[in-house]
Amino acid sequence: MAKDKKSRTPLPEPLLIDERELGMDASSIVADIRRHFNHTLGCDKHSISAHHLYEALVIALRDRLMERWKSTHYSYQDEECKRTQYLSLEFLMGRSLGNTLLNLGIREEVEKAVSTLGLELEKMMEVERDAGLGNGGLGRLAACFLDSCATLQLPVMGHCIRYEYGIFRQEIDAQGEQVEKPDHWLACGNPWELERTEFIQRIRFRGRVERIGDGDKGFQMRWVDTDDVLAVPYDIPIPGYLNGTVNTLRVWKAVAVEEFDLTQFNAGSYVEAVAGRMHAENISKVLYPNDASESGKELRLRQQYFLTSAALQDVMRRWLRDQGEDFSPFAEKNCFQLNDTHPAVAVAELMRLLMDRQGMGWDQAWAITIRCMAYTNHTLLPEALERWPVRTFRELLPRILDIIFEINARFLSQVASRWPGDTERQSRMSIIEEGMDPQVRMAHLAIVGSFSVNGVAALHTKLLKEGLFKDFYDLWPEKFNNKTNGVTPRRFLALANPGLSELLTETLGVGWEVDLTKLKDLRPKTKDKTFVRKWQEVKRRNKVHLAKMMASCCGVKFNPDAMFDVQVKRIHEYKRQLLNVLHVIHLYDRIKRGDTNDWTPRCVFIGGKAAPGYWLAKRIIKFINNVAKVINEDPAVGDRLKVAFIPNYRVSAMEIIAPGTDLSSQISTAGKEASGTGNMKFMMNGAVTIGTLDGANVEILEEVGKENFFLFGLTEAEVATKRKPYDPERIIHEDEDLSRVIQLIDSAHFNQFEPGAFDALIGSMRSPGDPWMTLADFRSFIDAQQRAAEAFRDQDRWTKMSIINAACCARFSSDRTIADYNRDIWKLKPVVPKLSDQTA
Ligand code: 26Q
Repeated sequence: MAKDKKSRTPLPEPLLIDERELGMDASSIVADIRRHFNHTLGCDKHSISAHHLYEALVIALRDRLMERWKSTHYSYQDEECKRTQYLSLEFLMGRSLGNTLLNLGIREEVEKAVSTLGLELEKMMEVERDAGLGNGGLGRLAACFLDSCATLQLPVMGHCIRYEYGIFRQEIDAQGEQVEKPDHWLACGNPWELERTEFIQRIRFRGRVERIGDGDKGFQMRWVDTDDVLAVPYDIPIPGYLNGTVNTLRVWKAVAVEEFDLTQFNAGSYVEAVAGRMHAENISKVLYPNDASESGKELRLRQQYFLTSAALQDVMRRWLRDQGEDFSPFAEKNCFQLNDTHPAVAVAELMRLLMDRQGMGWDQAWAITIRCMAYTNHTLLPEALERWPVRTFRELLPRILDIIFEINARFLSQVASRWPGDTERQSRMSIIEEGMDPQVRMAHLAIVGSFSVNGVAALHTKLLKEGLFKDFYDLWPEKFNNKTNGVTPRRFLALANPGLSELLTETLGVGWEVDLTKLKDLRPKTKDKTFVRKWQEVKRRNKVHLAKMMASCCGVKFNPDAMFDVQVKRIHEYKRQLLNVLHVIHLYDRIKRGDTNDWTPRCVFIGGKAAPGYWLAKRIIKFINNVAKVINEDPAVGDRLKVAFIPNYRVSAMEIIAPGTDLSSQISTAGKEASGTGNMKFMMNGAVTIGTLDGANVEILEEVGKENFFLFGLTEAEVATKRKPYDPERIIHEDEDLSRVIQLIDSAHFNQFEPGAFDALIGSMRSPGDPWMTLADFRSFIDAQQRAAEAFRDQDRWTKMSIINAACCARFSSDRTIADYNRDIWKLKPVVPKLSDQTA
């Protein structure tokens, strides 16, 4: 037992219940849904809101999670195990109902219960809003990681901001342009969360730093006259797959401190005092909708510090309660995984808490900090590395800036002694970028303050070591490691694709959901005619489902026997949705000129959100919509080609899209996409990839082999050398197909009454300075698409490729990824929760 453990006052016995009383059978569930509908929610015969029925069901399920949640929590406490906190400004959770039913193994009973009540489970699941607390890949990765940590029974807690507005809802207006609508996802409440006012933390901002005392450890610093904000935690349960573990995602809401600002209040400025509350509460108002850093917005830095400080203080509170004042074993018991640099201020905040709160000296505090922090990088684009003006830091977080300066001074003297006289290297590596407006380089702070730095795919990590972070790799090669991303097969296969899941269980037996290596046994099945036919039937049903969704959102009919060619991801120049459109226009041109022998009918779907301030990305969306309209309305095209933009792409949409996809487009400029994770979701569902040698595509290709992947494009090394000189005009001139495509766009074929609408897009591709080298990959892409079209015409050959893709996906399960994080970085022991009887 720990020393100095503070004892807690026992609760009166009669209050506690043995929650094992709650049955998992349909009739107990029916009783609880009725009770919650009538009593908890106070509904009656006039309440016909689908939301209330959904809510009653969720509360009935939450009750059933509660017992497991508590015993997981008690087991972690009893074992005094090491824990990891996953700090992320984003967790893109999507919907929880289906996932909870799956992970608790009570889908069938709940289906029965719900139909007894004359309701339909599918419809109730549709009521749930996506929890859109993230932009894209990075946020969804965090969500997949939580699922895997709970499934592997690892003591990991997620921390995020409880944004009142998640990622915006995307509408497409009559002109084909993106319109952003606020996502007020909490409007009807969130029945999954539990408010935990007993764990509120106080977060400081602004004020000034005072020097106090001259103790034997030197003087101490005090941060005074601060503007404080309260951080109120809400806990969301994260159930593991059929294993009794329930972990926690803790989301923090900003609330003004109770008292009004007294000076203003007394001066009679009541309204100003209330407005002050609003300013504080803005911190958790809205998720920033850009997925590449756009520095300089003070509110974003306030969000970052708010989350980080709340999470760290929360851990400190628990430490003091359970272990007392002795922090010497702190680093053996705690790890903080930083999801990109967004929470990197944690390095300085932990130093502050250890020194200013616990009275530790610098060296002791640093020794602890550097043993706790681990940093994951998610980008190779130098322009996306986060930087904050020193002046913003000085205003907002003066004590934190002092600490960063001190970290930097000590770090630079280390660099100077390793490379004496190399001042250039010192300024390259410095945490502070000097200049007219000095900046804090958050990646440098994260690297200097962490014991582990990882990339998210093999190629990405290699490029980090050789390029972006080479200086740091030279200094600390042992810190760098790769952790190739993964996705959870529970949500993206078992839940999203019930047809395929049933076939997998029938063929492989149970257990593949937690061990995707079992899918290897599908390989020999490519020769089994009955199996191949079943596989085709499942895919076709999923395509019908996807076609239905598409018809309802864009009014176009799609033929489920055509090849479904899909690209869904954030809209970005480097992801090259434009290259995709060039191919579409090329197919259209072929149809128009009658080059349609041995044609493979195709439906091209493109979806994704553009950052509201990224003008060119929004233009790309309009371009796709304009091209789609011309092609879909041209009677000469008919069923040979259909094109559609998928509006409001989000997690719940992917659950329908991936199962119904034949061809997965992963076509970024080599060396630009850190990993990609959509590529993995498609592969698991038996889609074949057309892709460049970028991010995790490289590893997908390694697993499936060249025969089962449509590879094209320049390699990263070729991109680097071909760049100078790069002559797109010559490429156009020398490629007749490309000339015709460019000619069509130039002639305003897709913008007849909107002169010049796409000049900027064409201009960017024709520029010798085009960093994404779109035209350089045109020919190779068209050829690869032609190979894909030919392969698709031989349905047996295609099905074999599809099966092999699914068979080879084990490496891309987030269970594998998390097992690797745990083996190399966290070193946590799995904990099997003991079912505790509270009343015993
Ligand atoms: C930073 C500062 C201010 C405002 C916003 C941001 C910000 C927010 C989100 C910067 C970046 C992001 C998101 C990045 C992201 O999603 N990266 C993707 O991460 C995936 C998971 O590792 C990879 O698979 C993708 O390759 C990578 O693009």
